Amino acid sequence: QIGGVIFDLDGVLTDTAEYHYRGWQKLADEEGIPFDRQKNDLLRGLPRRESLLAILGDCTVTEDQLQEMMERKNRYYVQLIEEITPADLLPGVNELLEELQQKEIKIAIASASKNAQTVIERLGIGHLIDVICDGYSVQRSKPAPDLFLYAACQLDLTPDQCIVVEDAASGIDAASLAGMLTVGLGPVERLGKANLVLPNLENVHWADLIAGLSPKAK
Ligand code: G16
Ligand code: MG
Repeated sequence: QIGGVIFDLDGVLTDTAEYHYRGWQKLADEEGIPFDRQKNDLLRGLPRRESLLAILGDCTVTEDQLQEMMERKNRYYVQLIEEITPADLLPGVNELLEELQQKEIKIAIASASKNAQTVIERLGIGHLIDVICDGYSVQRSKPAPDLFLYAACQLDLTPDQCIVVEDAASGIDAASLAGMLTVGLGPVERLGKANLVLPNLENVHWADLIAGLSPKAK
């Protein structure tokens, strides 16, 4: 019996993936490091430090330089997310969250981001969320299962009672390792490992998730 849905934030409830991209692009341009949207797609769901290390590739930098660059990118990002309003919720999100609440299905956010609280406040969905797990909640980030296991624990559910909705391959890996059912949002090439792949949450209802995940979910 499914009792909760755990949502990733960036790329699932809102398109902050675009703001992360712009932040990294600005930093990469300033540092003269080649970077583009295609490379950015490989960073989806990765925490800040891992993202920067991937962008730097073979360039060696000191720990101080690394810290400075992470802070700089975060300043750009924090500035961009100041503009977020409820209009930035992706299509279908508000409707699905309200339906889940009505049906007494618990709702958690499990985001790698340290800015998740701010983004949720600006989106105006705080009242619909039971638990927020973010970049401060656990040590090991996705693809480790830790954040999702932590979220299930906070919801007072076992992993097999949870559905995870993710836009990143690393997030699907993490949720599978946690023993949860997975819904991937985006192209099959990226999310082929998910139990159910959908383009986005537009017109997606609770019954669609359950039907799409059956016979695994009841
Ligand atoms: C998100 C994004 C990543 C970002 C990470 C860390 O995770 O998808 O691109 O690098 O958070 O964000 P911050 O620098 O704000 O701590 P998720 O799990 O919500 O997709
Ligand atoms: Mg994401």
